[in-house]
Amino acid sequence: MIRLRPQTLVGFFILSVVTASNCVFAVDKFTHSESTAIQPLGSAPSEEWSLWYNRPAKFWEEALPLGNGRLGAMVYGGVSSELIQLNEESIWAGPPFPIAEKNISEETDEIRQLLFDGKYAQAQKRQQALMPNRISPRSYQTMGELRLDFDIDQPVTEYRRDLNLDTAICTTRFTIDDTSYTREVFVSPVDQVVVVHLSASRPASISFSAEVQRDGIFDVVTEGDHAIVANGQAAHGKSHLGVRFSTRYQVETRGGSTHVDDGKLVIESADEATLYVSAATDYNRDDTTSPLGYDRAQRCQQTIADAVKKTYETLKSDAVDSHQELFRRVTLNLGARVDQSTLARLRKYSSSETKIDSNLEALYFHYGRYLLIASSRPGSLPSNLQGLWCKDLRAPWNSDYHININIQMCYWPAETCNLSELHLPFISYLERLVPSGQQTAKDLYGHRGFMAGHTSDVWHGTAPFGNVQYGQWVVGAAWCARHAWEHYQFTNDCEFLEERAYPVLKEASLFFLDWLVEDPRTGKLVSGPSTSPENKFYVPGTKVRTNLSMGPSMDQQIIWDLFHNTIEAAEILDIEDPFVAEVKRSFANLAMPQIGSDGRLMEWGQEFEEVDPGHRHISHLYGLYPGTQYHLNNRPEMVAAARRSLETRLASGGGHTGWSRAWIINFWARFKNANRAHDNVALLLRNSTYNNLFDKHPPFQIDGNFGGTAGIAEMLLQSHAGEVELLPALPDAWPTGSVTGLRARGGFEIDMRWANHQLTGATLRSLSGKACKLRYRDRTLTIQTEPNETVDILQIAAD
Ligand code: FUC
Repeated sequence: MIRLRPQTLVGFFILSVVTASNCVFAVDKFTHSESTAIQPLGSAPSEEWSLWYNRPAKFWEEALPLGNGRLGAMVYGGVSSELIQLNEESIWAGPPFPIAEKNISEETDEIRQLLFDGKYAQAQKRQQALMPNRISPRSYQTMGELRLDFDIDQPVTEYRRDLNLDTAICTTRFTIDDTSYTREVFVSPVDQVVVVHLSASRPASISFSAEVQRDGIFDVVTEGDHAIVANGQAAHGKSHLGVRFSTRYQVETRGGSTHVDDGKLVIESADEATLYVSAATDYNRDDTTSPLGYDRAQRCQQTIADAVKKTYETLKSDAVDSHQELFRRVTLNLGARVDQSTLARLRKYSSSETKIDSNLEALYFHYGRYLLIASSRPGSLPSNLQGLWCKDLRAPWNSDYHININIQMCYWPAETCNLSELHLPFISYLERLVPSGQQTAKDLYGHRGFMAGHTSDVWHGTAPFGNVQYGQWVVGAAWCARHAWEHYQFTNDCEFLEERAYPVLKEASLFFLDWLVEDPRTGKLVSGPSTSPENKFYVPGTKVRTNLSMGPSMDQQIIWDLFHNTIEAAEILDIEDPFVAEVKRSFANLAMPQIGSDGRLMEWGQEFEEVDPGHRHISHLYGLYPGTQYHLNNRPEMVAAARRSLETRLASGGGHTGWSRAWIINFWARFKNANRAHDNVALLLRNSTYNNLFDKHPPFQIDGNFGGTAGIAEMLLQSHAGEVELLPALPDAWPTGSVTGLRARGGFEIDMRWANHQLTGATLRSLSGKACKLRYRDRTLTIQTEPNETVDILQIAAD
């Protein structure tokens, strides 16, 4: 075994560039440049739903993502050198995280009184003095970089790299002289390994060296002539010591030879080579204070030993089958494919206000489903701010679980896009937040139930902290609880409702039974002191900016939603007890958002002037989406007011972050304004999308990918208003198309075809056997169904 000096590898990629003026500056180690000339193949892969490019990625946001929910890889598709940046979902720098330092219920009552008395600035100051400090960073981190170096300096022809969304395989192919080379990378959900397979059309053509690097606490050793073992710990310098991890990189070849040299694996003249990467960590999600004590290196070795027993073809086909079982549940066609690279299409789309590439929009939709499958598998941690993919040690916002919209948005497409079991990592995570949230509720306010502030991470912190602007907000857990309810609504799984959803709804509700107070002016129950994420208003009659008030609309709508869903769940489960009676009483007396003198749905309980009318959060429209409180069938006046609010936001520059734009698509879909919804799909692609189609906050943040995907589904099918509506927001840009496999509440699966903007075919598969009320434009139809029955909707409508 050869022990390496870890530092020899650190900074290898920090290249110094000398410019003409002799200034020296560092090139980011995730910037890739090719030393060899490349001629593209220029034609598309046969699989329509592929991202493909005529050159290697130059920077990280051009690399292509792979993942199995736990292990992630970003593949650059380089020729003379290849960079594959890797992740494991539990590699997070560690605690401490903010906790509730003392019971502040008395102070909270005083702050409430100040707010009721209109003393907003004083209230904010008092609240700020009570907030624990932000402890940062303690980030989700990279697992390391695998770099392959090839002795290639000849010109290359017929180059293409692609990501096939249907197989979840990333392929780089090129030709040198008359030898064609193929490199395939995938992450197996079955065998828990990242696989890099290199082959060529001529024997003995595969020669390269492989090394592994990572900044921070990291130690690399070689083992025998064909493996690298690297151990590390997530941390920030020497503080925030977090998760320990082991990784193993092992190469197997056909023909040729392997040896190690200066910490690298060297492969010479092989016919074929396969690199396997495995990882194991000590993160214990069930008790984050007790790291797991097993032999991680041994686990890594065993995982690869098991994978190697399979032939490459079996390993690959097992991974592909597992992926396709999920990916093929939904199809969407919106128009013919343009035979140009993804980058060329994105540029063309972005360079014109009017040019629409509806096939690229469908590709974006499929990519969102792909990314959810890749970043969230049963048993995994939920998708974080970057899904699974993070090159940094200090990621933006720690790449954490922001629960004031971001993580929720990651799961918006899960049910509608028929990936219901991929919703469970989020719901399991929420269940693991409950004990921490109960402690916070008790320690901070002496309340029952559980609560969480605006953000959390794998350490399960729930206390509000930091600036009042984002920190004083206690409805995070309540918002998350709607996901458990939605999972039931789509699946009709009563066991899930009883054993998992209801307990979470109940715990979340209990907190608010104790938290809500009567507004002395109206006698209605209001939440507070609280904020409308993360917007400010002017203290009436002054230019003083503040955040804190009583009864901001989002709080009231989230609590309405929570109580409403809890009461419905109790009815289904036949629970009538003092708790349910208490929820019903509070629900009946809850203050509701009002329409302001200008016709807008008010963001706060009073008509304050907002500091930033184009703010990226559009929190007061929660009841419209993702909530279901207001819809065109029940409260058209509130929907009209919400629309005015949105129009003002947009006229003032709103929608400038990717996730905000994605949310706006969903609002327009619920307004059934198809073309406005589509305009925002176009803006998401034009302004908020990187070259690898990752969402751009900026920087990269994955929520917009998922929110955009959910928005496209919402344009095609809606089921929140007590009926299943077909093509509720079909834009002019999609005159002809088809979709299969979308899911609706009540337990239904819908396929549709349309031409010239008219529905030409529709099938309903009933999973639940319930009656289904359908709507298409102004026609409605109720169909009685049997479990697992498939019915032709248009035929029934014609009879
Ligand atoms: C929310 C947003 C920010 C960002 C952060 C991760 O708080 O206000 O824009 O997306 O989460």
